[in-house]
Amino acid sequence: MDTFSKNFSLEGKVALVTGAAYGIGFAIAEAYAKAGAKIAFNCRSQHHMDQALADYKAKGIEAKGYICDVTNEEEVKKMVADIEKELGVIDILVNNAGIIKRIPMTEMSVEDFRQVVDIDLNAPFIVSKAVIPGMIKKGHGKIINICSMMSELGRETVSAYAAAKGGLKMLTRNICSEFGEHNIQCNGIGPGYIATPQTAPLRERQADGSRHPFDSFIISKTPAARWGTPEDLMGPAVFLASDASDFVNGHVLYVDGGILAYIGKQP
Ligand code: NAP
Ligand code: GCO
Repeated sequence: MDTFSKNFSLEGKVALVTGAAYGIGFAIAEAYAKAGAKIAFNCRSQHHMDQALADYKAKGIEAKGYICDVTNEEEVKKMVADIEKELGVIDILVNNAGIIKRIPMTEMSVEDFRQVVDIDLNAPFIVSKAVIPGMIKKGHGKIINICSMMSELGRETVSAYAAAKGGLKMLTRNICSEFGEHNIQCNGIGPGYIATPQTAPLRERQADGSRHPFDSFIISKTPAARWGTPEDLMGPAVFLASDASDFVNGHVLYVDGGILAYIGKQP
C-alpha cells in the first residue's frame, strides 16, 4: 500500500465503538471493519447483543461484543481489560452510546435529567479514562465523541440532552488539551438529524399518512433537504480515526447537511 492510502487505512487497529448494536454506532463500526480495523462493541442487553452479532456476521464482519453499561466504571474497566487481552490495546475509541428524553424542562424529574447526563456525558469520561492509559503506553490514540446539533443549539424539551452534548464538546477539547502531547487526538462528530431508532418518534407518519410536523420542519431546516443516514457518518468517522487526521485535535466535525450554516427559509 502506498503512503497516501496507508494514511487513510485502519489496517490492524483495534477499535471500540460503544453502543454499536444498531444505529450510528453500527455504521461506524462497519466502516472501521471495512477500513481494516478489529472491532469491539458493547450494548446493555443479551437480546440486542444476539441480534447485533448476527447483523455483523451477515456483513462479513467478525466483531467482538461485550455486555456492558457504560455508566458503570467497574463494568467498563473489565470490558477494556478483556478487549486488551482478546484483541489488543485499543487504538480507536468512539464514545457513541447515548440516549435522549424529550420532556419539557419544568416537567422533567431530576432523575431523568441525571440519567441523560450520566449516559451522554459521564460515560464518555468513564470510558475514555479507562482507555487513555493504554493509548499513552502505545504512543498514540484516537478518541471520537459523538456530539450533536445540541452541542451548539437548544430547543424545547431537550434540556438534559443539550446540557450533556454541550458538555461533551468541552470534554473533547479538554482531552485534546490534556493528552495531545501523548499523540492522542480527541475530536467530536456532530451528526445532524439522522434516521435511526433514536429519532423514529420524530418521523412517524400521521394518521392521515402525512409527514410528522417535526419531520417536515427538519427537512426545511436542512440545506440538503433530507434526513441524514448512519452511512453519511462513515467517511468522517474513518478520517478522524486514521493517521490522515493526526494534526486535527479538539475539533467537532459537524455532519449535518448544512443545518448549522443556515438561518432557514424566509416565510
Ligand atoms: P440509537 O439508535 O438509540 O442507539 C443508541 C445506542 O446506545 C444503542 O445501541 C444503545 O444500546 C446504546 N446505549 C444507550 N445507553 C447505553 C448504556 N448506558 N450503555 C451501553 N450502551 C448504551 O441512537 P443513535 O441515533 O444511533 O445515536 C447514537 C449516538 O449519536 C448517540 O450518542 C446520540 O445521542 C448521537 N446522535 C444521534 C443523532 C440522530 O439524529 N440519530 C444525531 C446526533 C447525535 P442498548 O439500548 O441496546 O444498550
Ligand atoms: C431532537 C433530536 C436530536 C438529534 C440529534 C441532533 O429531539 O432534537 O433527537 O437531538 O437526535 O442529536 O443532532
